[in-house]
Parts: sequence; C-alpha cells; structure tokens
Amino acid sequence: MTTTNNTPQTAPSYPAQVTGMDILVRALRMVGIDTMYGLVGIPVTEVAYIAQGRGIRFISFRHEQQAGMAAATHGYLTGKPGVLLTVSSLGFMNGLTATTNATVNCYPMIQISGSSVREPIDLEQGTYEGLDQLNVAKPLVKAAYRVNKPEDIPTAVVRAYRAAVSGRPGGVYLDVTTPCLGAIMNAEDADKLFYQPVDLCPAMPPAQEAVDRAVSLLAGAKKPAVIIGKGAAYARVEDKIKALIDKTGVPYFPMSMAKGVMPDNGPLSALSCRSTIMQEADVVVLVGARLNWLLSRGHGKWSPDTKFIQLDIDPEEIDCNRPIAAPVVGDLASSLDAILAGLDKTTMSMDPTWVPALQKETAVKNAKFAERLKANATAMPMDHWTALGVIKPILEANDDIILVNEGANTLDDTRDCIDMSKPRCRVDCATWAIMGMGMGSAVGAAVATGQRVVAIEGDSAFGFSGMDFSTICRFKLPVTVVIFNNGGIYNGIGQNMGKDGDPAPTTLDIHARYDKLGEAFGATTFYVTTPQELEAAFKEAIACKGPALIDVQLGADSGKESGHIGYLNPAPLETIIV
Ligand code: ADP
Ligand code: TZD
Ligand code: MG
Repeated sequence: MTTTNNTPQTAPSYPAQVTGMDILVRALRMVGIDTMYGLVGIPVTEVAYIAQGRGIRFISFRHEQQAGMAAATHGYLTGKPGVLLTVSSLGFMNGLTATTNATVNCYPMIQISGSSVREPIDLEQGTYEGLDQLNVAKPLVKAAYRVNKPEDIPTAVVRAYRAAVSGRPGGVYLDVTTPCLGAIMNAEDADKLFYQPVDLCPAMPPAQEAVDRAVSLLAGAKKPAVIIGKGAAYARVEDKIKALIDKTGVPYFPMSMAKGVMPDNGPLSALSCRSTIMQEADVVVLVGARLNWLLSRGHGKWSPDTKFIQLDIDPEEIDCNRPIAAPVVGDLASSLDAILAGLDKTTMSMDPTWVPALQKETAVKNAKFAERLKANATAMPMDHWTALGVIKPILEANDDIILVNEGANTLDDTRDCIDMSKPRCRVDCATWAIMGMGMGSAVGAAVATGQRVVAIEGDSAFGFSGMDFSTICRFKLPVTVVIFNNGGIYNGIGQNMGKDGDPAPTTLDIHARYDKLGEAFGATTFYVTTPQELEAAFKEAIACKGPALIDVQLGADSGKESGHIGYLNPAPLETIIV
C-alpha cells in the first residue's frame, strides 16, 4: 500500500519513563550521598552505572566484605552513612558481615542489596540467588527495611539514612527487590516523590538534672580522669573535650580509635597510666566510650569505689556492666556544652598531687619505652619493635596520615608505639577485634577524606582482605600498605602437634613475597629486611602519594600468642597436652 500523504510520521509521544533504579539513585543524591562502594552483578549492575552517570562515585571491589568495610569507615570518618551495594544471596551475606561489624562499632552505613523475586523465595521454590535476605539481616543490624514498589523508594532511603545516623549510629539494611528495581514509572509522577528531609541527625540534648548531677560529681572529685572513646571522635567534639580538659585540668586517656582526639603526648595525657587510673581514680568520665571488654567491663583492675559519669547517646548503654553514678544521655556536643556551662558555676576540688603523680609515671614509662625501641633498633632479623621504631618518627611527622591497623602483635604494638595528635586518624579492628578490615577501611579512609593512608597489617590480617589491594591500585589511591611478615598468626614458630607434616595451625608463609602481589597490580613495591631499607622504602612510599606496598621481613619468632590479650585464651598453648 502506498501513502498519499507525504507528511513525515512522528513517533507517538509517551510520557518519559523512569525505572526503580533511577529513582533509587536520585533518592540517594537527594540525601547527599556522593560515593557508593560495592560489587555488581544481577540485579544491581545498572544501579552502579546510573549512579556513576548521575555523579555518584562508584568504588568497585573484589569482595563485598571489603566494600562494606570501606562504607563503614566512610561513615565513621564523615558522619554521613557510607553506602554499600551488593547483589543477592552470597553477595548480600558477604556484605552483611561488614554491616554487622559497623553496627557493633556504631559506624553509620547503609547496605543496599538487590534481592530476587519474593514469591518463589517465600515458597522456597529455588529461584536465582533466592534468600530471605530481610529476615537474615534483621537481627544483625540496627534497622532493616524492604522496598517493594518504586513509589516507596525515596521514603525508604530517607528512613535508612535516619536510622543509620540518628541516635546511636549503626548499619542499616535496605532490601530492594528485583521487580522494584526494574519497575517503570511515569517520570512526572516519580518527580513528585522526592523531598528534602529536614534535620536528618537531630541534636538530642541531655536533661538539665542529669547534667547538674554529673557536674557536681566531677567538681567534687579528688582523682578524676576522662576516658575518650571513638564515639567522641565520630561526634567531632574534640574542641569541646579540649575545653573540658583545659578548664578542669583533668587527665585523660583515649581508647584505641580515639587516640588523637586529644594529643597522645599532651601534658595531661595519661595514656600510659591506664592501670593506675583503674585502681585509683575516684571519678571517671566516659565520653563516647563503652565500659565493655576493652575496659574490663568495669571490673578486673577497676577499683570498686570508682564512680562513673557516662556521656552517651544510647540510654540502654547505661549500667550495662556496672552502676553509673551520673548518666548523661544525649548527643555528645550538647552534653559537653551543658557540662562546660555547669562547670562555669563551680570549682574543682582535685587533689594537687594526682596529676603530677601521673605525669611522673608517664615520664618513667616513656623512658622505658624509648629504651625498648633503642634496644630493638638493630635486631636482625627485624622484629615488630625494630620496624615500628623506624616507622614511628616518620608517621608522627606526617600527622595528617590516617593509620589503618590490624593484626595481633602488629595491632597492639603499633597502637602502643605510634602517638597520634589529630582526631579520626586511626581506624582499626575495633570493638570485635576482627581481622579483615584492612584494605576496605584503607580505601574508605582515602576516598572519604582525600588524605593519605598507611595500613600497618599483620601478615595474617592482610590475608583476609589482600585481594582488594587491587582496588587501591585501580583507583590510584594514596595508600601505603605495610605488611609485618612474621610468617603466621601471632608468629611463625608454631609446631605441628601431630604426625601429618602439615604446617601448625598458626603457621603461614614466612618466605612469601607480598611485594610481588603489589607488583601484579602496578603498585610501587618494596621488600625490606633491614631497618635502613625500611626507612628508605617507607619515606618513598608515603611520598609517592599513590598505591604502595612494603613487605617487611620479620623474624618468625617475633610476636607472642594472642598479642596483648593472651589472658582471654581459655587454655594457652603451654597448657595443652596431646
Ligand atoms: P570505644 O571502643 O572507643 O570505647 P565504643 O564504640 O565502645 O568506643 O563506644 C562509642 C559510644 O559512643 C557508643 O556507646 C555510642 O552510643 C556513643 N556515641 C556515638 N555517637 C555519639 C554521639 N553523637 N553522641 C553521644 N554518644 C555517641
Ligand atoms: N578471624 C577473624 C575474622 N578475626 C579474628 N580476630 C581472628 C580470626 C583471630 N585472630 C586474631 O584475633 S589476631 C589474628 C587472628 C587470625 C591474626 C594475627 O596475626 P597477624 O599479626 O599476622 O595478623 P601478628 O603480628 O603476627 O600477631
Ligand atoms: Mg603475623
């Protein structure tokens, strides 16, 4: 058939349409998310592409757990939730380990996972990557939601954001079903769904009565001390803590990741007097620190007479291990402001011998420590202390570098050795003492802050996340990874107890050349066996401001079982009879 009419045909005009994936990305943009970490595949690949297209940086990983560690560290260092994107089933579960760890550590993050079609999951009919993800996640995270309709996505994202950052921060799981991601909506209708949420992380000031109680307890103390926790680092209250210390003259000591909120080597730092404070302090102020296993749950060496003032946002934290004489429940900024105002109207009654005694103890311990470093400075093969003696002055002179740290001896010795002078410059395996946060946290720290990062890793610890060194290289991040290779978990001298000739359970690879792994991905690499080589390599590595890996060859006998927490072993190796 021929047409008699020569007018050009135009396509019928349909209203522009958008998918659930578009809506998800736009909703994330609306709440200010500018970075996502993840590992793609069905059904979220296009989410990542759309995110990139809409100006969200997408950091792609080799393993979801590391992407999750990066998101958690991003959340901790910025106060905005880090976002993790995972595929269904195992991808979801790999990521969930990090989201759970974030919850335990009070880091704000949101894990967004695609999930398969619900009906065959609910009837267990064997669908592609079928798993009831929402119910798996629920007991392990701060909050868990599922979104089934594209119309609900903006609300779901805002709820997830609020849950991650408000009150005690934590990990949030957001389940987005495949049909929801693929659903199509009229763009004009979708536009109407978005809104700018108001006050995503509201201040929660404490009650005046609680503040007055705390101020009067502190003012009447003879031997007070302040313990600073990573909650304080997260809450960015270093100026207020400084004001508190300046005003009262009370000595302080930091928990591991709070090092640098106040300078470790300041005149009122009682970093080396932890036991004395536990035994002698009459009033201790916990500022964003939990009285958990890391503080012997308030028992052990603690004097039964010590009274605690606890500043925390979570009312359920109070009294969880020991009676708290003066709980101050509220956000730290508001609580510290209120306490500072209260202190203006009162005077301290501190024993004048308390601080000088702690300063004397500090001087003695510091001198001993310096002697120990000196004695080990020339050890060959190197041990942990030899290596740390080299690294210490260089890192301390570059105090804007973020230190990521995991291992057993490698963790404990590095924490004890490297003084920190700036807040939020130390990220480690924290509350759960987990291995396998190193590469992810290093990526998250570098991406979130733009600062240089040094990750000091035990050889075992590095093994958990080592493949994601390639992510550091792919994104050309300014990260130096230093591996303390003593050939094993705790050390490399474990003996096989049986007759099969297999390695001991703690033995790894003393002759491994981890630098070759770095080389495979184009990093600047070094293999060092002497302190002189380490010094030159470390200086060059941090100066290159790109991916670098230093394999530090230690002796196999460097390090002891469980590092500093051997006392938690149910039965140490010496007591085992086979
Ligand atoms: P550390 O291991 O350094 O002792 P924890 O993670 O055990 O630190 O404790 C941090 C505490 O800080 C948690 O109890 C958490 O509820 C609290 N916290 C986090 N953010 C805030 C905030 N903005 N205001 C008050 N408390 C906070
Ligand atoms: N698995 C996980 C996920 N977390 C853990 N904490 C452990 C296992 C047990 N573990 C420790 O607590 S420290 C550690 C393991 C395996 C490694 C210690 O060896 P390293 O450090 O090489 O990292 P050092 O310097 O040799 O002590
Ligand atoms: Mg080791």
